[in-house]
Amino acid sequence: MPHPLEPLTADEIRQAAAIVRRERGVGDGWRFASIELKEPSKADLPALESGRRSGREALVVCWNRADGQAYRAVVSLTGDAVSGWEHLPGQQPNMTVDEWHECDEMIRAHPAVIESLGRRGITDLSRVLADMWAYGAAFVPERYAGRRIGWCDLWFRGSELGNPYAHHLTGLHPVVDLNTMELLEIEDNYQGGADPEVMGEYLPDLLPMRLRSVAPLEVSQPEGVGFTLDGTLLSWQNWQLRLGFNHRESLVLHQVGFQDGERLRSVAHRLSFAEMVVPYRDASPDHYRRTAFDIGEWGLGFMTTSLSLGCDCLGEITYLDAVVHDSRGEPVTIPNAICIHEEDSGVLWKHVDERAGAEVRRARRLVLSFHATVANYEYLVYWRFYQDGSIECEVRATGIMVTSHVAAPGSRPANGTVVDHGIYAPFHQHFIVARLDLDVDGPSNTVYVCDSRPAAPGGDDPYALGLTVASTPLRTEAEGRQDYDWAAARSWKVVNDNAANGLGTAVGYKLVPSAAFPPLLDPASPAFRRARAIGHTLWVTPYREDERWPCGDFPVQAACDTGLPAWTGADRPIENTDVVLWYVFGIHHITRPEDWPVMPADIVSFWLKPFGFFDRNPALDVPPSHHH
Ligand SMILES: [Cu+2]
Repeated sequence: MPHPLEPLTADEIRQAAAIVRRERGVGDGWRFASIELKEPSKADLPALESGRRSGREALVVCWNRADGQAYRAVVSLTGDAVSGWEHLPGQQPNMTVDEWHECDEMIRAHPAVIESLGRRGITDLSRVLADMWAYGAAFVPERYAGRRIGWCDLWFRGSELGNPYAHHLTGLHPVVDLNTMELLEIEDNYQGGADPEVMGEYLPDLLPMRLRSVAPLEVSQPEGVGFTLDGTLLSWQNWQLRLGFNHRESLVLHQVGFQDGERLRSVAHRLSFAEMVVPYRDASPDHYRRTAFDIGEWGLGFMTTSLSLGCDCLGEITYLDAVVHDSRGEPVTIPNAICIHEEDSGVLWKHVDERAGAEVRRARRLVLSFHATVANYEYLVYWRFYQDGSIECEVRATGIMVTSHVAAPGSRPANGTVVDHGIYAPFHQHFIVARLDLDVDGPSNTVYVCDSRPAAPGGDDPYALGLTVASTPLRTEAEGRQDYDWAAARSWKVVNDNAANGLGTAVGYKLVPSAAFPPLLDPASPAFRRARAIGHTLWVTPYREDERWPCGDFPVQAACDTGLPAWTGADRPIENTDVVLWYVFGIHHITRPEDWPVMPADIVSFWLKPFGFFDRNPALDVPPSHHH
């Protein structure tokens, strides 16, 4: 029997699709948007884990291309039946990889597109790429309201293997009905003029310079790795957790616990990325529609790419495959989707005493990672576990920026940076919403906002040296809407007021807020209304099984955010209960010339650190390293 949180296998995906086809008449004219494990609720999990109950369920979203109507099914794999069937009027399910490819092929073969390209002197269609984007409702032309619409950029490679995103066909944007896969119209603002002379290549054979020399650097663990993997259960240096995966979040970490002496203590029930919002901040005709939801529209799981040893990951690597599916409901395996390995992490702790000499411990960390390629961009995600009880979540953004031609030769755009001769990369932001279902020593937790405050001069502190920390419990969802406050060095603590450490204080984990930045969007703007979740650094909600997506279940062509802002409108109590934290962080990307033609990884991270979870440094028992 698989563990109840193990992702669907290829056979289970096939079975779920077959049941829906058989019982609900889902035929050839339909697409499957998503097929995933319906994760058991927290309440049901213990009975399923112990075997007292059984049952595997799948959650399936599909739609009929003929009438555009979408449905969400709960499928009992154990019972071989559809147990729930919900009509989703007015909703557009996530985009599918098949639509992206079919759209690219249709566009490149369309006579009207070929004519437009011909006027620009482009006749080799094999070097053209039609990159389809999803819309927000506010930008879909009125005449197409209610239809499933994509709009495209067209790009042209300088050579057969040249950078597909180096030569933008500025002003040329096909608009497509994705259900009928017909070209509705072409925006073509071509005024004449040649393609700018850019050096947009990154393959060694296409570079104008020679490669520098780099000495070999190898990492070896001659006695093997320090972790054990039993199915999806991973154990390392007192940490224990279970690995999950789905089409939308990609890697999910379940049941994260720390072995503290005889006790396996819970830290988190579930950690994942639930949304990514990428508004481009340039109103020009080429860029105003770019408000991407890389998780809600495209899915980090669908976009997860295979990793290769020695390049993506260095050292003794263990890989796990992942299984997603295509829009016909057929399973698709991503080999080497998840990487597990240990890394040296510099000094863990050290002191030099004149008698005892130097006492040093080296730190190591367990890294769980995946890479997602969302068209031109790559997101590299690293969850890192440390010996001192800390968890670090790092994101690296790399890949190729969207660019277009400057308005006139020599002009400098206000909303972007010129990155090569005659082209600029518009400013944009990558907001990531991490869904952190912490269970610190059990589910009943309270989040405290911790503000540092300086003392006022006078009284018994004439030098005004005192610093106090005001810890205020967040009691309702309205109070749980939190913004970073630099003046107070603000942080948040997730505390279990029902469990004390050996010092008599309540145990907790601190969310160390880094990489947070304000949305800088007008609250009335369509981009913000569709993604109001990015309006705060932190949201806190009571755990609900069906509250998963902070910008709504179906952000494709959505007009407003039906996730966090809607749920928290009820202002439910969040004190001493099972809380979920939604942390908004990411990259405020003021584009640089150095980000072109391929961007050196931009690195951001946040930390979860034990705060009174242990009675002292939990890494005192780490042994010294061997001297050489
Ligand atoms: Cu960026």
